[in-house]
Amino acid sequence: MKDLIKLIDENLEKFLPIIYPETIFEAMKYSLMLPGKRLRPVICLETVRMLGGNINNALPTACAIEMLHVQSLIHDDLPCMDNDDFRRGKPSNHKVFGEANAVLAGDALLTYAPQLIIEKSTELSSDIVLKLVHEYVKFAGAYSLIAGQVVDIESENDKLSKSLYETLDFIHMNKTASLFRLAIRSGAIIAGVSTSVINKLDLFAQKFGLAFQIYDDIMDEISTFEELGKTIGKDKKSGKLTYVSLYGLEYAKEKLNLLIQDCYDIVREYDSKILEQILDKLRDRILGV
Ligand code: GRG
Repeated sequence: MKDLIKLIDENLEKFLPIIYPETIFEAMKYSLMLPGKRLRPVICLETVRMLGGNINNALPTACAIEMLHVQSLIHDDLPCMDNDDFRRGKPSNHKVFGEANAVLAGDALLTYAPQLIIEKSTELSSDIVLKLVHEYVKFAGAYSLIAGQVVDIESENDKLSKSLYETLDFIHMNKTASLFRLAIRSGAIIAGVSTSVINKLDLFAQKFGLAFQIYDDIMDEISTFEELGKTIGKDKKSGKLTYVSLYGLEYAKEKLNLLIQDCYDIVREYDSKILEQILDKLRDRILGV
């Protein structure tokens, strides 16, 4: 896992040279290079490896997915969205570079990422590259990640057209599971596996995404700033719709456990110590098994 994170960090550094006008590249790089867990690119590379592909061919896509994730974090922290002053243990992008540059840094990461996939995936066929860019724009866009954020914001204003339960599932599936689906599906496409394998792993990604957001909701309640690197207890304070606020802490833990067990069942069909380690970490931190 550490080796993969190092490889991702080196490539993120390499893929984003700072040129004139330095401000935008510095703002992009600031949030990108802060110590994140790199879960999405790690999962992408590990999917390629466990399915017999070459991870070097997946580095541009894995880095692009991290760029999209960081874009969503930068924009999520803006005062007009979730309004958070800290991310990854440091002041949020807009606190350092100002709001206009933070908006632009997010826009720049969002658009540079597919450029990177197209320009640097030199060992992949144009058919595969087209599929990867399609997956990228599909999961980043209005029918996925953006939809999740819109409903998340609406839920804070009690502007709901579905039940609270359906609304929460919609938010989690789109705001969080989308990027894990993108990571796993892209890895499977690069490895060149069949549609049925892609669909099975996609199911893993959906369950993992939901589990990860429940984990994130629980951590907001039980963790510390030092551990999370962002303001904690905010969800409760702002009366936000979360798994914990809707179902309570105990049921949220139970649901997390069930989802993680489902994830183990799928992963055990493959040979992936890394995916199992990620599941172990979530389970052990919350459930103390
Ligand atoms: C695509 C234009 C466009 C906009 C995106 C702002 C937005 C719309 C979406 C926000 C989505 C968001 C912030 C979801 C939260 C997901 C989540 C649990 C993030 C934390 O992920 P970690 O813990 O973070 O993996 P690190 O820092 O470790 O990478």
